[in-house]
Amino acid sequence: MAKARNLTQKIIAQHLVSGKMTPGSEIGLRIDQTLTQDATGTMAYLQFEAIGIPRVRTELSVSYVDHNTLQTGFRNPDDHRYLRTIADKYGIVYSPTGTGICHQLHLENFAKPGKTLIGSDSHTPTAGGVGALAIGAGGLSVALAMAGEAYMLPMPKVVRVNLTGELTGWASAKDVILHLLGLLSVKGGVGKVMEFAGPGVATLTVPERATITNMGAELGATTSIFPSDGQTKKFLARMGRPEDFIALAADPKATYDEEVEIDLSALEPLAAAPHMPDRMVRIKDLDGMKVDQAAIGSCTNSSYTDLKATAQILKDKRIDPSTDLLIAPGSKQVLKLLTAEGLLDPLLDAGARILECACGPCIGIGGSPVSKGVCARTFNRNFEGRSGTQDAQVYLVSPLTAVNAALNGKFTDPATWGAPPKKAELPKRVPSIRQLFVFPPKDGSQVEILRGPNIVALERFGDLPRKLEGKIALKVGDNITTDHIMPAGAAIMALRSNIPAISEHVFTKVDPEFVKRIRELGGGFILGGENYGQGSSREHAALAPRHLGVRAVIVKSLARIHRANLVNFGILPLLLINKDDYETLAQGAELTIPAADIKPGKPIDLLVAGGAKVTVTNDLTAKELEIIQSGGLLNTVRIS
Ligand code: MIC
Ligand code: SF4
Repeated sequence: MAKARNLTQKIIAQHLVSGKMTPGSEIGLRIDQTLTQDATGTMAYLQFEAIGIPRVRTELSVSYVDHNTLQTGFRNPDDHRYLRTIADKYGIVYSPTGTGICHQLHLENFAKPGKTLIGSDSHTPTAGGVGALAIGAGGLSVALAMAGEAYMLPMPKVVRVNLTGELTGWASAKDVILHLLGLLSVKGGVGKVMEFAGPGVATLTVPERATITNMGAELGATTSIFPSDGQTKKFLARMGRPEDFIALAADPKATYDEEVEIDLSALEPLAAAPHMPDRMVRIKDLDGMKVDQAAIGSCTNSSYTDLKATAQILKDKRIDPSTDLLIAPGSKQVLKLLTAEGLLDPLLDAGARILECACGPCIGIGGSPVSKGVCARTFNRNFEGRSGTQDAQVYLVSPLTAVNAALNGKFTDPATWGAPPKKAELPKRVPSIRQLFVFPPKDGSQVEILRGPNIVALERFGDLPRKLEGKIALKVGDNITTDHIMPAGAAIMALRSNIPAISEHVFTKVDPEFVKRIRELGGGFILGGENYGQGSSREHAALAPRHLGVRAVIVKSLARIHRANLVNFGILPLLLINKDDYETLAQGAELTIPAADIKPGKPIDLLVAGGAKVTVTNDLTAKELEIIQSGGLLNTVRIS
């Protein structure tokens, strides 16, 4: 009899092209679908072009434009035009600027149970809400998947998150994932898939599940997934694609590597306090704290059901005049539904600002709060400065909490909020926005790719020298995010297609002298703590340091996507064995790394000027080491 498998193992087994399904060992997965967004997409497609094949080899690839929609100046629109022409040429579906946020749109229109999806955005696991195995990755990994190559990753451990009970009162799906983040921390999911199971699953609708799988990214998890069941069937039918439904669940006797219990009935409204998504506090403990801005939107909480609940609470009310309320619907479908049901009026009449269906304030593209402003945002990240205001205090909350904060101008005890609105459900007939997508012609060979002057050709990186000599150019602490390494915001993100220009901003929020220093040093190393590189999938956080001459990062531990990006661009990820060495090593210390002697998984000594030694190891496979030695993955795969 076949071995009982959990849902994750089942989908992996169906897509396995290489490796053994033993946690930690490298596996290769066949990828059915890919997605990109504009801020990471231009680089992914430049890389796809360099690989040199005439058409994508996936079942479906979609290119969304949702991040840099501000379009001040020529850079963003030029990027978007490039993406549109690339899509036509290579057989990719194009989602024009303003149609919606990639993850919300993908869930509504394309995600399918049992399929594998990789996306050049860390919140790609949103599609796990319908039972897809959806993983965030760097742009180059996505480019390779579009070229039909397997996606390589360490076989994850599978955690059964057993849900019991049912959400009550003002508790919502956001509070489920905030609770889990409080339990496990921002590195608690590294190397793991969060698989939801148990009797509580059936009580959650697909939009609620998608809120949870989306923010599983903040656990550092490889992905999160729900079974495909009656709720999934209903959702897909309402989205006009009942044929995409298949029932999927773990085998009854399946085993898991770990288990976590969550009693949904015991949850209450929570917030992640500044500046980390795992700093869990109860809303009732924030009672009385002034809130300057509430914002509802982002790929975590911008669904129709979220905004309907918001509208119901705001009906015939006015937000506190000292508080701003920003609302960004996740897609034009959401906006059309709100319009059709007269739900925009309560939002407008209450004083809310309706923003474009895009990422917007979530990534510091507009909507920055006042100095030291306290914000109640329904987003998934509250890293310092990400809002565009360096000293803002961002609390991550549910839409229900955000709207109550906007009404009261402060956080208040949920016990004073009255009766919660009835749980919102999608209507039976949902208007389709499918006509907005641009489907590619059968033959794109004659399509001309249009590039603007800000789209700079890829750099060819040299091999790894046999010996690396240099200084620690920067020492940083634990949980350094890719927002620290390569800041976001409208001005810097406009440079995403121009590595030399964007490199001027590496680590500027952490140490404004960094770029000048590393230039003077002619390259060097970064010393970091635990979970280095958490957060965004932006490969610019590896590419731009590489451009500046960073050849190794020496850290206590690494976040998954950033680790892969370092390998992809030829930067050595070295792991400190003795964590005390982190304390002893200072910024400016001179190191010699015997690069040619590094072997997969083997400890090696680095020489510190003055005679000391520091032992490091690595978790690289032989193939990954080879990639780094060749100067990066593109050098090993490009045809042109
Ligand atoms: C984010 O939420 O940080 C982003 C912006 O969506 C990133 C991608 C990027 O940096 O372009 C992500 O989550 O991967
Ligand atoms: Fe966009 Fe924010 Fe989601 Fe990133 S987290 S994809 S910036 S909405």
